[in-house]
Amino acid sequence: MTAAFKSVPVRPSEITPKHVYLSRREFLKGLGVLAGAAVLSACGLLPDEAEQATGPVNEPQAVGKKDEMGNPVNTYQDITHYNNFYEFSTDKAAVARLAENFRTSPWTLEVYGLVNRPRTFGVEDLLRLFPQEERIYRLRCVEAWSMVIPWNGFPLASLLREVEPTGNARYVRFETLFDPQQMPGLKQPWYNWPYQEGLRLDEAMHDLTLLATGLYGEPMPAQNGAPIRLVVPWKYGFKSIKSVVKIELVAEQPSTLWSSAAPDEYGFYANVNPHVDHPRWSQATERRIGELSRRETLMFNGYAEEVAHLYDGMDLSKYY
Ligand SMILES: Nc1nc2c(c(=O)[nH]1)N[C@H]1C(S)=C(S)[C@@H](COP(=O)(O)O)O[C@H]1N2
Ligand SMILES: [Mo]
Repeated sequence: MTAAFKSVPVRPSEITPKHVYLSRREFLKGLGVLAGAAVLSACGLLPDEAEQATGPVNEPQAVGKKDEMGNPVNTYQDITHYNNFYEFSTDKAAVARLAENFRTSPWTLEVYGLVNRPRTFGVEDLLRLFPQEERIYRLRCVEAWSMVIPWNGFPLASLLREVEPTGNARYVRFETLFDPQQMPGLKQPWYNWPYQEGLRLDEAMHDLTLLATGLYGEPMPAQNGAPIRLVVPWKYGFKSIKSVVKIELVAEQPSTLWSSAAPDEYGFYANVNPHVDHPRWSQATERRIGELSRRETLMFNGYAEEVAHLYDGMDLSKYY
C-alpha cells in the first residue's frame, strides 16, 4: 500500500463548492474582468480556475486535482455525460437525460447471505456509520477509453466487517435496482437483468475497493450510479456496478450480467490486462476522455503494486 492510497478524509477546501465558485464569478463580473478566460490569465487572476472553467458555469470545480500518478481529473461535464448505464440506455450521451428523474431516496441496501449479522441499511445510515473519504481513481472501460474520477465514499471492507461474513463466505454478489417503470433500458430483452456483479471476498476486502456515494464532493449523480455504487479501480469498468440494492455473501462464484451475455468476452476477474485483448479489439492502449493521443494501458490499470499479489499463481490469460 503506497502512501497515496492511505485513507484520506475529504477535504472540502480542495473542491470549490458551487456557491463559492459562483459568488467569486459574480464578484469578478462586477469588476468587469470576466470577458473571457484569456483576460483572467493575462492579468494573473485565478489562472487555474480559468483553465478549468470548461463546462457550464454552475458546475462543481476541482481545481488542480490529480491522481497519485499526476493525471488531472476529468471535467464534471465529461464524467456526468459519457456514461455506461444500460438500464437507461446503451447511448452514453443519452443516459444523463434519461436518468434525470431517477428516484434515489428513500433507498435501502440489503446485506445478507453468509453473514452473522444481516442488515438492511438506509443510505443515511451508511453516510453516518462510515466516514466519507475522497479517492481519485482511473476508470478503464473495456471499450478502451478511460477517465480520472474524484470519488467520495468508503471502503466496502468497512461495511462487510459490520455484517461479519461467516467462514463459508468466499464471494460477494452485487445487484442493481430492477425498476422497469424508471429504467427504459430494461426493455431490452437480450440481457439477463437485473445487472449483477461479483468479487472474490479478498478482492472485496481490499482497501482500494470502494462503495462510492458521490463525486467531485457532490452527491452521486443518477447517471453515475446514485445513490451508491461499487468502484474497483484495477478492473474493467463493468465490474463497478451502479445503484446497488443487494449485497450477498455466497460460497460459489456468482454469475454476472456480462459473463452470462458473452462468456468468452467478459470474464469474472476482468482485471485490466493490456496483454489480453478483447476478442474483437486490442486492450493495449486507451483513449483518456479529453485527450487527443492514446495512452498505453497499464497492468491492473496502474494499481499492480497494490493488487498483483491477489492473483499469485493464477494464469491471468485464462482467468480474464
Ligand atoms: N448497473 C449498471 N452498472 C454499471 C453499468 C451498467 O450498465 N449498469 N455499466 C458499467 C460500465 S461498462 C462502466 S464503464 C461503468 C461506467 O461508470 P460511469 O458512467 O460512472 O463512468 O459503470 C459500470 N456499472
Ligand atoms: Mo465499461
